[in-house]
Amino acid sequence: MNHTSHKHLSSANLPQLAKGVATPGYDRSQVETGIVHLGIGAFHRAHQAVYTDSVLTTGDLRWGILGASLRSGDTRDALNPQDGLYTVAVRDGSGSSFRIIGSIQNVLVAPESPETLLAAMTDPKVKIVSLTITEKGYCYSPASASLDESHPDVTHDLANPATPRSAIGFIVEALARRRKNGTEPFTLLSCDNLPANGQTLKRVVTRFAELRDAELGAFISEHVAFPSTMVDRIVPATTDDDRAGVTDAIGLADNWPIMTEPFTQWVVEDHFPSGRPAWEKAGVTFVGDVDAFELMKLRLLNGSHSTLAYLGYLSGHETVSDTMAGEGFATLIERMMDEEITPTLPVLPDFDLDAYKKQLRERFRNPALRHRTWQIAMDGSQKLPQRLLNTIRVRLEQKASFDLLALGVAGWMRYATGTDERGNAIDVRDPLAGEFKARTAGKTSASALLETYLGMEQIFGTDLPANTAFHDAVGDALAKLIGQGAARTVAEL
Ligand code: NAI
Ligand code: CS2
Repeated sequence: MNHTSHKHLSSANLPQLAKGVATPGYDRSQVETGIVHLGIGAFHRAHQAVYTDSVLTTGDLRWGILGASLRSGDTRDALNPQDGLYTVAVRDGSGSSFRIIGSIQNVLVAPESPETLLAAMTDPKVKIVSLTITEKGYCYSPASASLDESHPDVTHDLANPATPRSAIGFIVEALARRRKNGTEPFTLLSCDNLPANGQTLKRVVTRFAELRDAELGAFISEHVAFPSTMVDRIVPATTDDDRAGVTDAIGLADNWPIMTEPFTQWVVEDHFPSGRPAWEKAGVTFVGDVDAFELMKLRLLNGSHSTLAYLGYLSGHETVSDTMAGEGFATLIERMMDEEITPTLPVLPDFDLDAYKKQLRERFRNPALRHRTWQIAMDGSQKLPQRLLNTIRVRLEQKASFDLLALGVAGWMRYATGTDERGNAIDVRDPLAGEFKARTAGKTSASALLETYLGMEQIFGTDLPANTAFHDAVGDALAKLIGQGAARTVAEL
């Protein structure tokens, strides 16, 4: 993986780092594993692992992280040869800073050895199992947020409990073993962009456990903690140019540095019966109920992000910052935030919402982060409900306008056809991509496409397709996109 003449990032080579690069301020050889993280992707490494690295620096060495991929070996192949070390490169218009993170001790690849991961999750010293497995990793129906019992991973894991494939399967088997051994359960900490992510995780885990063994399901429901969290830091996928740039900047070759922004926020319900790192010392906010923070973030940031992704991609913009510079887009997002999303949010006392929204739009404009519209467009079927559809449901209850939100939904429909405005194929990544293709084959009119998508109950439920105002608003927007394209439609707003 080392494509440069530089020596490799490793514990032994840390003294050869360029000046000004921050390094772990603790003895990594003394760190114990207290956390297992499922889904060892870019976001975890820019967010939770950084907060935990800061706690380790305070001297509490119980909280090392064992990372696990339930899919591929790419992160393991990148990090383990460099002793789990990696660079977090924080970038914005004023420049870059670099910090080597040491909180991840090792990375496992679950499909290679499910037993190794299960043994780690059963270790009494592991007090927290956290997750960033993407929305689709929860094996749930997006509209109902309940377990999809027909999901192939669910049916496999119910039949093969000792060799699971899904995060849920691993979690339930590990909890069953801990219960049998008389070991207290770990706390489950979802760090994915889901509504009420802790409750959603509890719902799918408990249901899966019940299907295995009613008593186990009852035990988990009563004795296992699932605090919800609001997580926020923009973390684009790392490119080869990023790798080369970071390697040159720090003076050692890093197989997989992480690129992110200065802004970071983590709001967590403080419910950890088996203990937790003192994350508050690293700037984490602990609350009794995270709902208001989560709705604000999922609707204002992520709803805007998905709207920019679909309409931006269709307009020919590669990144979010490029899209924000496109004619009419900044106004679209400001109006959507102010006129249609803000009235659906609970009021957070003593919180400057206007400043928060202004900061969001500045974050979207960050010229140093190349956050691709194509990346954000992924898994739209899993994201639309919490980002746009639930907001529209509130606007319908308020008997208020939602034309801009409807345009975001129509943008997704147009994108999901898999053909762009120049007739080129779109690489649509989505668990339901095959179903989109099959259902929309040969359909080109707005009305035909609208009916086809609204027929997908797992995304739109049954209420929205039956609602005339929703049907007409999305249909009108989709007709404009098909008739005159996304760029002109946005510019004319
Ligand atoms: P990534 O692509 O770097 O990592 C995704 C991780 O999820 C990988 O480890 C992958 O193996 C795992 N995964 C994918 N499908 C899975 C499945 N079906 N079962 C189990 N594991 C699965 O993506 P990244 O950037 O780390 O984002 C992951 C999640 O983190 C997002 O889906 C979102 O929920 C949350 N997040 C991401 C932010 C970002 O800006 N990237 C910011 C805030 C939250
Ligand atoms: C993005 C999010 O890829 C996406 O869906 O909208 O990952 C976004 O970058 C984060 O939620 C920001 O906190």
